[in-house]
Amino acid sequence: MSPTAPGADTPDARSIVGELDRLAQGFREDISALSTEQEIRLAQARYLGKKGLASELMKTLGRLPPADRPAVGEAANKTRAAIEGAVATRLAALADAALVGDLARTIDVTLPGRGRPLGTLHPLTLVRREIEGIFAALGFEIRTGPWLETEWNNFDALNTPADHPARDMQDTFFVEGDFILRSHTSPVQIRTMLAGPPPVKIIAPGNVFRRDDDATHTPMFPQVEGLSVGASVSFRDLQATLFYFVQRFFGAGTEIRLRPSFFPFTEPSAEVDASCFLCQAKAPARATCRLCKGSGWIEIGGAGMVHPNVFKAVGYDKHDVTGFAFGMGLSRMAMLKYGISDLRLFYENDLRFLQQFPPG
Ligand code: 2NL
Repeated sequence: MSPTAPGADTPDARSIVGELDRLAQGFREDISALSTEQEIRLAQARYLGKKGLASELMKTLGRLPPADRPAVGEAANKTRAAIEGAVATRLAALADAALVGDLARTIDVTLPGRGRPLGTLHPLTLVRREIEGIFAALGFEIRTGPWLETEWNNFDALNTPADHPARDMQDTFFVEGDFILRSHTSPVQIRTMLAGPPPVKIIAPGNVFRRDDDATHTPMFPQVEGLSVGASVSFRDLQATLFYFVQRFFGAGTEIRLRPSFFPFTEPSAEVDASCFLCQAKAPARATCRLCKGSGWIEIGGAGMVHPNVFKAVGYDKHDVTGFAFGMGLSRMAMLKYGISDLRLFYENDLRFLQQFPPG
C-alpha cells in the first residue's frame, strides 16, 4: 500500500487539524472550572505533555503525505500556543482575584498588638535585691556560698560548741558524709575571713535550713547576714549601719532600738527592733496598730560584736581587729514590707499572689 493511498488507518490532514482545534477548545473548558495553579498545571501536562493528547495526535504526522505536513505542523503550534496562552490568562486571573481578596480585608492598624504576659519577681527576690542595694551603698560586698557545709564552718568556727542545743539532730539537717545543710549564712563570712586578711565588709544573702515546719517556720528560709571587720569597727558603727538600713528600707523617720540578747558568736549581742512604720509608733494610732500590737516596735533581726573566739578560729588577731555582725530573715522583711500575713504564700507559687508584685 502506498503511503498516500486512502484507507481506514490512514490519517488525513484536515481531520487532524480539526482534532487539534477541538483540543484547544476542550482545554479552555477544562480549566475554567479549576481554581489552583497545581490543578491547571496538571491539566496542561495532560494536553501538552510527552504522553499528552496533542503528542498522541502528532504521532500520526509521519504517515501524512509530505505536502500536508506543514499545515498540520502549523495547526499543532497554534494549539500549543492557545493552550499556553489559556494557562497564562487563567493564572493571572487567579492572582488578581487573590490580590483583590487581600486588599478587601480591612486591617485596623491602630489596634494594639497582642500582649505578652510579663513575669513578676518573687517578693523574696525583690526584698533581697533591695537589701543588697542598701548595704552596697555603704560599701558592703555581696558574697554567697554553698548550702552543704562542714560542721566546723557552720558551728565550731562560730564559737558554738559540740554540746550546744543548736547543733542537735533535732535542729540541723545532717547529710551523708561529713556535711550538714547550713543553718545560717555565717559560714560564708567564715570562708571569707579564712580566705584573706581584714578588712572584710560583706553581706551574705542565701537560703538556710532548719528542722522546723509549722505555721510560722519552713524547713528552708532565706536570710541575709552582714559582717564588718577592721582595725576599729565599733558598736556605734553597728548602730549607724542598722539605722541607715531601716531609714531606707522602712522610710525616713524610722528609729532603731537594740535590746540585750545572746548569740554564741557575738559579745555583746542584741535583738534589733525598728520603730513601727505603720503607726509611726505614735498615739493614738499605736494603741490599735495591727503590726506592732501597740508596742511601737517591730523586731527585724539580731546583731552584735564578733566574739574573740570567732577571730581566733579564722586566724585573725583579736588585738588587731574588731567587728560587728547582724542577721535578718528575708521572709519577715517581705511580710512587713508588703503586708503579707501568711508565710505559706511564699512557697505555693499561686499566680494570683505572685502577679501582685512588680516585674524587675
Ligand atoms: C538573727 C541573728 C545574727 C550574726 C548573725 C555572725 C556571723 C559571724 C560572726 C558573728 Cl561570721 N556573727 N552573724 C551575728 C548576730 C546575729 O543573726 O536573728 N538572724 C536571723
